[in-house]
Order: sequence, then C-alpha cells, then structure tokens
Amino acid sequence: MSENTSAQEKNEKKIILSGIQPTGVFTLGNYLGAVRNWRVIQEQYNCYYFIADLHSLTIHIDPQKRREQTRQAFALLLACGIDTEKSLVFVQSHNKCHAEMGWIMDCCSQFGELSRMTQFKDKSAKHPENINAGLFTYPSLMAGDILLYQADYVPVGADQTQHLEFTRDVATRFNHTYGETFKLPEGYYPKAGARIMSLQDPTSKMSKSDTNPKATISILDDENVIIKKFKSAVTDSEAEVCYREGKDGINNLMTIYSAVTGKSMDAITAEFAGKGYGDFKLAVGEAVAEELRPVRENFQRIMNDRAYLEEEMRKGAERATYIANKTLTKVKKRVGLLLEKR
Ligand code: ATP
Ligand code: LTN
Repeated sequence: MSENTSAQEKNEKKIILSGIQPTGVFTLGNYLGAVRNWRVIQEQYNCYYFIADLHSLTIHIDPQKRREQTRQAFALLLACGIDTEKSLVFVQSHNKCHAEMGWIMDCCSQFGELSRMTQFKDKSAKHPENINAGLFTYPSLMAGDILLYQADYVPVGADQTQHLEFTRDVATRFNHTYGETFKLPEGYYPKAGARIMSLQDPTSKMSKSDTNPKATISILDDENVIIKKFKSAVTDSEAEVCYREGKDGINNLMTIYSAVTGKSMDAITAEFAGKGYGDFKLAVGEAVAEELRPVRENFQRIMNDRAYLEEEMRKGAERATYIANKTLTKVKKRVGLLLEKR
C-alpha cells in the first residue's frame, strides 16, 4: 500500500526535462548555471535529463571524440549528483522516438519562424563553412524532445528561451490542427541561477566550446589549474572588491564566489575590504576547487567502471523509449500515419 502510494505521488509530480550537448567537458558555467540546480530539483520533480548527441551532429566533431564526449557527458551528470534512482538519465540517440518525432516536428515548423531564430543566425555567422539543414531545424528537434515527454517545465538559459517559445508555438498549432495532444511547457528559472562569464573576456559567457582554455574552468580541472586560471582572470585596475557596473571581471568572480559559498555580495565586499585582488582571486579559486573536488572524484570512479556506465545508459534508454513511445504513437495516429500491426 505504501509502495503504491509513493508511486502515485511520484506520478503526480510535475515533469521537468532538460538536455545538454556533448560538445566538451562541462564548464563551471554549465555547473553553476544548470547542472547543480538539476541535482536540487530532482528531489521535488520527476526529472528527465539527456545528452543531446543528435543536436551535437549539427557541428563537426571527430566521430571517436564524439563517442568519448557522449560517454563523458553522461558520467559527468552522474558525477554532479544526478541520481538515476530519482531522475531519468539517457542519451538522446538511444531513444529512436526523438529522430522520428523530429521529422514530424520539422513538418509542423515554418521556414519563416526557423529563419528568425537567433541561435541559427549566430551559429551560421560563426561557421559559414557548415550551415547545414540540421542547424536550421535544430529548434524542431528540440521541440520534439520536450513534447515527447509532456514536460511541464524546461530549465534552460536565456540563450534557449526563444527555442522554448518556438516549442510552445508548434505545440499550440499542432493541438489546434489535430486536436489536444501536447501539454504546453513552461520555462523554469531558478532564483539562484547564476550566469557565469569567460575569465578572459567577462563580457561574453563562459562556454565549453571556447578554444582558449584559460577562459573557462572545466569541472574536471584540478585544484592547481583552477587557482592558476583564477589568478590570471581579467579584472580592472582598481583594487576594490565590490559589485558595480563596469567592473565585469570582478562582478563575475563575485558571482562565482557567491554561488559557491552562499555569501551575499555585501558580505563578500566586507570580507575583502582593504585586501587586494590577489587574495580575493585565491579565495575564489580555493572555494571553487573545493566545490568541484567530489565531482572530479566521482567522475574518475564512474569512468573506470565501464560496465556500470553502460548499464545505466541501457536502463535510461529503455525507460525513455517506453515513456516517449506513448506520445509518439498518439502523434502518429493524429497526423494519419498508418500504425503497423504487430
Ligand atoms: P557550447 O559551448 O557547446 O555552445 P555551452 O557551454 O554554451 O555549450 P550548452 O550545452 O549550450 O552550454 O548549455 C547547457 C546548459 O548550461 C544550458 O542550460 C545553459 O543555459 C547552461 N549554461 C551554459 N553556459 C552557461 C554559463 N556561462 N553560465 C550559466 N549557465 C550556462
Ligand atoms: N539546445 C539545448 C540542448 C537541448 C535541450 C533540449 C534543452 C536539446 N534539446 C530540450 C532543453 C530541452 C542547449 O544547447 N543547451
């Protein structure tokens, strides 16, 4: 009886879904801005997290490297405390429903609306040599990811809110044309969601695909490397640790220190009053290294146990396929695809 009750309670929890591309080792930005919070919300919601390997095909990566990065990304989620007993964790391409749903969503997406997506414009300007159709229809595949699981909330950064709006537009149109099928997902914006900037150019965001290793903290960097990178972080010529417009470098370091220690900006200013940037940078480096130590240790343990990793991927794929298939079957019926008799 109590088992049934808790299963029922679990089913009544709202569904949260998010994905991350296997385009490199996660940065401190991914961690503080996304994954750390994913760990917290798994206590309250039914969370589905996946490695968006199909989305990563829109950029060229050596195949062997892509495989390795996908394995690593999966292991990193677990190392960051995403618990497969509480959350569903899987690799997108392991659930064939995504590709199938992606095509159906392509056919429900208009050329005009896809042309307006800023990510498409930005990425095609950045990589004029590879403006592939997948880059253009990236939002349709993403809409399919979300709608397949009837997600209530999608935690994404500001860069992805346009894609979420697009998802809601496609879902609304589909529901209108074919009858009520999809729940409309909402963005999930945590109160403490930090936006972390590059250590070398604090006006642009820290990003795992940045080619300058000094600009980003990888969540697998060891203590010495972390401290060294913070020491060489770009700041300003004043010597005052305070959060103020125009002090982008210091503001970023304060944001990081606050996110890791839980201290307020005022408390940080008081702590470093009369001290130089050197002391402050060292404190930030040490605090970050301490926060990331368990992640690094867990990661090594998980990567060394290949059988465990593969079994977790297999279980995740099986459950994800089971859930997604229900929506996909409904969608296929709605649009008039003839269902095969088994
Ligand atoms: P890429 O460099 O491959 O484009 P990325 O590092 O920008 O990747 P994504 O895979 O696009 O990261 O994002 C994964 C999640 O991490 C998203 O929810 C995104 O909002 C969040 N995120 C990414 N970078 C930062 C950052 N610098 N600060 C806070 N959150 C971030
Ligand atoms: N586009 C996202 C990754 C992503 C995603 C999703 C996030 C793919 N499918 C579905 C939320 C829901 C990114 O680059 N961060």
